[in-house]
Amino acid sequence: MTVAYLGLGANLGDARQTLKDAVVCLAQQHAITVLAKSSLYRTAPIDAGGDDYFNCAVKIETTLPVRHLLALCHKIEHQFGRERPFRNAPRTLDLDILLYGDQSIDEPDLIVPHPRLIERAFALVPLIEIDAALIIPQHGRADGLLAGVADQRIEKVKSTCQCPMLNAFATGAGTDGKGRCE
Ligand code: A4P
Ligand code: MG
Repeated sequence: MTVAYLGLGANLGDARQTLKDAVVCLAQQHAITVLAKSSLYRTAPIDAGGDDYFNCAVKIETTLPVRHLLALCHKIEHQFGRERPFRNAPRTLDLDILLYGDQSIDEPDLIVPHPRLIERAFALVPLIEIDAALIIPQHGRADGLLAGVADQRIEKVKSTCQCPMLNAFATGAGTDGKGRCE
């Protein structure tokens, strides 16, 4: 079992609903248990155009080797209608592996910790909401990096979801992380 953190982002279609549905989809995977979910955040596009993004992060426990986890992320992105017309194009769903255990991986198609994690408020802030004392391999405490991204607009979205199963992911209470959100 490995504890990993995934970053979710979207700025096409009903982005807020997509992120909620994507978390449920992750939780329904046999090889994944969702341990915690951050709030949703509305964020200014960074190095990208288009509408504001919605972002969040999840902490998971998984039996999947990291490459299988990446393949699963791509499969779920595809299921949610992801297209890649150009780099940093607006997207229905982006699923990035931010951290995978304490591993550092540097291969052509997989870099962990995610290479731009430390310079982006939309990744750091949700992670720190989940784990205030989170350590990023090679960089130290995540909260020590916040000052460097303080100029990036990010605001927490007030939750309107009444679904106890989905909200319970935030605390792990009352769910085994496998429930369906109707
Ligand atoms: N890849 C390498 N390492 C990883 C990893 N740790 N996790 C490779 C996931 N994928 C990884 O990704 C391109 C390639 O990166 C994949 O083939 C994979 O093998 P992609 O999902 O096709 O494209 P992408 O998401 O546009 O690329 P990338 O590099 O993840 O982009 P970024 O840096 O995540 O930027 N602004 C706001 N406010 N919110 C956002 O969510 N997102 C981006 C995308 C730009 N600006 C944004 C946001
Ligand atoms: Mg991506």
